[in-house]
Amino acid sequence: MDKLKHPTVRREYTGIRKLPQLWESVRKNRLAAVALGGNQPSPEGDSAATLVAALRAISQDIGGIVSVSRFFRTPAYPPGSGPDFVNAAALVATDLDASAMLSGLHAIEARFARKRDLRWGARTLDLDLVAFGDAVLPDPATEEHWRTLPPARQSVETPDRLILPHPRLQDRAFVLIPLAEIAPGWRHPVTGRSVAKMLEALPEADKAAICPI
Ligand code: PH2
Ligand code: MG
Ligand code: MG
Repeated sequence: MDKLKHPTVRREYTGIRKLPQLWESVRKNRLAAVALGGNQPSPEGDSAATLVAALRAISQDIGGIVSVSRFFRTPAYPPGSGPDFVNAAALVATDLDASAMLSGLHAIEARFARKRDLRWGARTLDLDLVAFGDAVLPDPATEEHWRTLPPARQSVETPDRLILPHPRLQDRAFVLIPLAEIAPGWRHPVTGRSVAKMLEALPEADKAAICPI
């Protein structure tokens, strides 16, 4: 396990060799935040090994990894729905547009034997596009509809297209804690709230349950 620990991951995936292209993507506002998670072994091994392999695949197929959070052990949401997850977040500089990037992430999930059957069920690898620069997709009214959807409807209604920023971003400690390590100052383009502020607003118990591995 030692070699999977954070400092190695960070060194290995900073994309140093790709710096010129990387800066071009940053300049074009093509800097995306990806939330990574898994709670079932994949052909790569345990969830931490799967996430490391997924980061390598992202850097090959999608764009340079600008930074990666530590890996965290997090209780499954909703509570009692399965084994703990390993979660992390990465900033990726890409030349793709948001929908091509999402397809690329889905293709990587498929390679790691992800089964898309249960909405909130156990999974080997989940790669969520959380933010794409300051993009609000597909339009501000639709983004607001999904972001403010009452909790009782969140478990039964699923958007059939890409909504950005991710509509549940502000609710999930398992996304915000890793993201706060690499992009604390990123602001939600509609609410104006920073990652650090969104995290502050979450219940202490949600945050206390999340530990670096
Ligand atoms: N992802 C889910 C459902 N539940 N729970 C945790 N702790 N971490 C996740 O990444 C996660 C979850 C659906 O994508
Ligand atoms: Mg998810
Ligand atoms: Mg997903």
